[in-house]
Amino acid sequence: MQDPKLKHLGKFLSLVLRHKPEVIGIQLDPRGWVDVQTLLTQCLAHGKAIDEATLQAIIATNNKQRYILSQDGKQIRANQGHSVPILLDYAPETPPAHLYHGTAERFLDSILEKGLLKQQRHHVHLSGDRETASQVGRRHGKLVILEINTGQMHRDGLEFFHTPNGVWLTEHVPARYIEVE
Ligand code: HQG
Repeated sequence: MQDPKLKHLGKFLSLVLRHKPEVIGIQLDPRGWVDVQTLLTQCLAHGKAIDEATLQAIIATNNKQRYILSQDGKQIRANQGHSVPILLDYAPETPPAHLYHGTAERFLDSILEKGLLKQQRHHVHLSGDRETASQVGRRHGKLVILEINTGQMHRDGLEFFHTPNGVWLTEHVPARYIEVE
């Protein structure tokens, strides 16, 4: 169970590293990295005191490993989930035969018509197992799990990326690859 204070600060980091860096006056580089010292200084200047040990604890205990440090430890970025335009430099990977997407029942008609769209994010997010997909889908309402024929998508030339925290990303899932469970 994550410490509530760390959870709260983790959400704040998500806001600035994925969506609104400007709220603390920072800029992400083209690949989403920001200097750790700049981040901590600017957090403090905007009323969120985070020291280095706390930052390490947030990174280590975050339930979805949302953040990652550069190899030299001087920079940090979010693994995925951005709404600001950045280039995630993950290499394309071969997905398993099937991946899963949890969503709300009310989206189903539209999804079966238009396929899965990335909406505000950079990619459509897919999960390796039904349990994770359920957690993602329940956030939106009455749960529906979709099984995606990712093996066929890949054979048809569509690209997949796998983030260090285990999320599969793709540009769009056309409706013909989607099966409702
Ligand atoms: C739906 C969390 C209507 C889609 C999670 C989803 C995940 C459509 C919603 C990550 C549609 C977008 C991403 C269509 C897709 N018509 N609705 N054609 N195509 N949708 O939150 O996948 O906490 O942007 O099914 O763990 O729910 O941020 O995407 O319900 O990994 O780290 O549009 O967010 O991670 O919702 O979640 P989201 P998501 P973090």
